[in-house]
Amino acid sequence: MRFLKKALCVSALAAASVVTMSAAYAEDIKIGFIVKQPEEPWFQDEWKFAQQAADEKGFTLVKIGAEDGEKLIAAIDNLGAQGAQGFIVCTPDVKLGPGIVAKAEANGLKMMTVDDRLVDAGGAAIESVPHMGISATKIGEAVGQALLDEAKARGWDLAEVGAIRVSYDQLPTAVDRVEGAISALKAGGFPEANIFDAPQAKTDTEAALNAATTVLNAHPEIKHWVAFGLNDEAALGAVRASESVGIAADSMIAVGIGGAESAINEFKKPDATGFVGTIIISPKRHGYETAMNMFDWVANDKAPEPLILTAGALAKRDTYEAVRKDLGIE
Ligand code: FCA
Repeated sequence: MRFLKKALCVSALAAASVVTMSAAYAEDIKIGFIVKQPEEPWFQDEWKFAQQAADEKGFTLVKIGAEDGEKLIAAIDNLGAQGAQGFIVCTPDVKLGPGIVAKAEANGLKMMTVDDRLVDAGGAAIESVPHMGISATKIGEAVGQALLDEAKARGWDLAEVGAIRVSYDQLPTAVDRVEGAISALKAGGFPEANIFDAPQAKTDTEAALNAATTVLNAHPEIKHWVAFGLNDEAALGAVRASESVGIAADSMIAVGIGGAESAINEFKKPDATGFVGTIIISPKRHGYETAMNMFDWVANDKAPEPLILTAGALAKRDTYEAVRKDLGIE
């Protein structure tokens, strides 16, 4: 009996210390969330939702903006020096893939990628790094379909319509998105000869504006325009370009991808612009879920799924609030 009592006592003590240990352990966990364009609303939202995961679980989230390769490498070393256990990254350049993998390993950090997937020297996706991205081709197709539907609703003759492909071809997900849009346009009878490439130097609105302006100036013969690119900023850049050369909103149809503040601000304008819609994707899944997955990996040794591709939903001026609510991203 005395032995049993003692055993019970010991196991109660052990249970108590397990509880305190796991609480202390969550506090000791530090996870980095590195993004390539911290000023872009999409990335701000990812951080916001990742922070929700950190608050819920009690770990520390270190948010770092790394606009180029040098900053990214320094950020990884910095996380290592701070005693972090892992990080999630949307890299400024996917071709840095092997170097990033080596850096993470050298610092003993677990790594997951979000949005943009790392590629190896041959351009193939590095499959050993768990990744969450969007279903780029499908989402691109939805963009193309939305453009066609709106052109049809406006009664346009597709022979008189030009398409601006705002492109950033060094990024595979960007290629998949615009090619998805083009395949839907072509399937709907859009003339291939009327699709013009507008390569942007960066993935922001200003770079897209510059790229689209060149196309618009080169084709004064075109009556109406549609535009698309990898994100809302690309589509908005094309809209700003059309405005600057004097094309009326009823002769421009652009559909973006994202649905964060860049798109919302546009929908809130009192008069409709050429930015007709966006495919809303989920910063909650990309921020909260990746952070939770990394936490589980560090705390419970549960490795994340190797590849998760998330879906999107079309939203317009009059539907975006409801669509965001449905996606849980108010
Ligand atoms: C890429 C783009 C971002 C966003 C994200 C999901 O990183 O640059 O704007 O669309 O994919």
